[in-house]
Amino acid sequence: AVNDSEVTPFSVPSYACQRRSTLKNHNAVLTDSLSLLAENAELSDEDGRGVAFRRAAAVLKALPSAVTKMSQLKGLPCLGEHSLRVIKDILENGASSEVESTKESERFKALKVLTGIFGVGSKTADRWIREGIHNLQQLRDSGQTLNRAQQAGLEHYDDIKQPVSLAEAEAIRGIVGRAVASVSPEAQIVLTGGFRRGKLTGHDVDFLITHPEEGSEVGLMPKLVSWLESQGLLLYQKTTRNSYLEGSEGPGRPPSNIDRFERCLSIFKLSAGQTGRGVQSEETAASPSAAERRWRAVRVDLVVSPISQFAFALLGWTGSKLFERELRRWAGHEKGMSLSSHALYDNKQGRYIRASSEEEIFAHLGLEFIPPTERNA
Ligand code: TTP
Ligand code: MN
Ligand code: MN
Ligand code: MN
Repeated sequence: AVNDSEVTPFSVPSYACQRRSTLKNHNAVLTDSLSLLAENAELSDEDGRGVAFRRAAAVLKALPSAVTKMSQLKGLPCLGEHSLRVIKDILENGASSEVESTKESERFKALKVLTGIFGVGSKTADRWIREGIHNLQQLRDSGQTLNRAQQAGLEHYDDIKQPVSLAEAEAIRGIVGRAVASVSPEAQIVLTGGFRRGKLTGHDVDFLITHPEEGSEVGLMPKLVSWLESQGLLLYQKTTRNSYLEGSEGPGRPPSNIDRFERCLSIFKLSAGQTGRGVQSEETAASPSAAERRWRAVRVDLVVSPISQFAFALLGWTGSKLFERELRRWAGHEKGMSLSSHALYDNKQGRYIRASSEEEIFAHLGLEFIPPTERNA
């Protein structure tokens, strides 16, 4: 047996954007538990606690082997007292009592179900729970007024909670590609989000669209959406126009974290024939089987960026969410810069720093380039 003094402690840099985080995870039991506590904190509007658990999980994801002893964690960053207690519980008892009781709590289960409806956030879910609504049937029976997004979300709940496969993402890539080509032949489209990071499934499919000639991207989104609608491909869509040059942001002002691109949050109607391997929705009492319907609903996000901001938009929409958060924290705390999905701003020099590739942005931030497949923090 190896005694404690022979256990080599792991070493990990403190910002997730300094690390290579692949999809390989040697500590899934620990990181699933910490992620569940993060999710519970986020759903309870405790974002600070949520981030702390996310950072702790990300450190464990980056380790080259499974943690077996608490002594191996000595000196690791981002592991707070609370996370360490959870880890210790799991290593010593096989499970964390806090994680198990959270998982079983009626409140957590209700928050998960209700926020699983597209268009429903934690505040709305919390209000409904206080009114005694804990599940979809109670929501349907309650007579609550639902907005258009929530109505679509409830209607397509079973499809949307079903993970999107890579084959389905590629099928949608083909459809959106044809749509873009027909409304703006020179425009370019890139798959972003989790699929760009090499994930084999996702909760949605994310696309970034740009045009090589600055300004020619203006008006592209409405044309694209009209084309898709005319083909009967959209079950729901809501387009938000570009507001980057309005309000507090725009040239001469440091960028905020919120991005203001023209975007379209949508639900696609994907036909079975379009993926070549049939729809993957499960048969339920509430909705007809996939075989009867021959299509499924898939969440799709479309974003249009001017070419001058494309590298920032690509970096910002590739994720993971924690990786993005850590990049901005690094920029602000270590470099005196503000990074957004639009720009990089040097606070001391009071000027924007141009970049036309992700590699240039990492270089300006003094970071080693991390490719998309290693941004799975
Ligand atoms: P998501 O699609 O939410 O996440 P994901 O693609 O990493 O994971 P999943 O497979 O579950 O879909 O977001 C993708 C990226 O887009 C994420 O890095 C953050 C960015 N993003 C914004 O910049 N602004 C937004 O309003 C949202 C929702 C996402
Ligand atoms: Mn690993
Ligand atoms: Mn996504
Ligand atoms: Mn998305």
